[in-house]
Amino acid sequence: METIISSPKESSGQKKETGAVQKALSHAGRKELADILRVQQCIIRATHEFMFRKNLVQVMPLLLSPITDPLNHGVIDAAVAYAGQRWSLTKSMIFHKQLALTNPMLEAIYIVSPNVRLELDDRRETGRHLFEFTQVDFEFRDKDMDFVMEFMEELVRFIFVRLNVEMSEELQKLRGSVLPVPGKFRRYRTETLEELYGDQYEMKKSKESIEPFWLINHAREFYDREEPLVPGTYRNYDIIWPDGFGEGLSGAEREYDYEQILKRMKETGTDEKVFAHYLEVVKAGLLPRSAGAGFGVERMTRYVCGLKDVDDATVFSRKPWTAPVF
Ligand code: ASN
Repeated sequence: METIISSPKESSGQKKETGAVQKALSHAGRKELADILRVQQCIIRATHEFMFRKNLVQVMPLLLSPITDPLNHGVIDAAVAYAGQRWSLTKSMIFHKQLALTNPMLEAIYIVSPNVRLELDDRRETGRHLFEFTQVDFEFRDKDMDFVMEFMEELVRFIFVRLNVEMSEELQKLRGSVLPVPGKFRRYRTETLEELYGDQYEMKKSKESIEPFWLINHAREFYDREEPLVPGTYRNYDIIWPDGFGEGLSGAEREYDYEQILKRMKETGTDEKVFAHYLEVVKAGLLPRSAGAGFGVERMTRYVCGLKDVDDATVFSRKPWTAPVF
């Protein structure tokens, strides 16, 4: 994938079409925005409280690192040159979550982090993508997918109950009602839904559902654990918001075995050289067994408020493949 490394000369961007400032100000000036942001703030407050109660330690985010999530799906890799090194802008905190857990005194952590994903033109009008967003990412040492999935269901209920109590007026205005609080989420496998609905299975199932559900088994990045008993299937899971809002969280049990990681890197076309230092940790047997997940804050806000586009949850538009002035 194309890489952009910044240099002052390249940063043009000063001449914009007329009306660009007005456009930015009217996005930031929408009358419903304050209510949306209050709801989003409540999501974050409830999340911090839940994490604290469950004993997860908060780690601060990083925006620059020699390694970041490869996300083999066609985003432009943004990087800067500094101190003789190439620093990628964070696409997710996945590797830093795993590496933080090498500290034996840390068992469970979470990070609220900005993720930069320079999506291409094809994701401009999905209503679900931003080229920069905030993720609540968490990871547990020695836990499995069932544990993480139950944890997340409890977190969703905790947040929704809190929203219904503290934000009922805002929710009434934005979505016309308080939130339905989901019970246990149903679990579906990708291959089952694909057979039933064809290749648009995720969105079709989301549209006909009235409660969030789990979608299990996605072929994707090397760090998601392959099912040892059924190679070619994966111990990973996404939450799909209902009513057509689509994916809202992704997570997995993690690979930790050196040979297996090398195999998965080859299969996913990941450059081993970039991950030399990470692989050194893995080879030494120091990468802990873990499982975790992360949810997009603006996507949760979108679902909760019933917004047409995830960009409606931003003050400063970050719609893919656009160049806002602020
Ligand atoms: N948060 C995801 C996970 O924990 C990684 C990602 O955002 N790509 O698996």
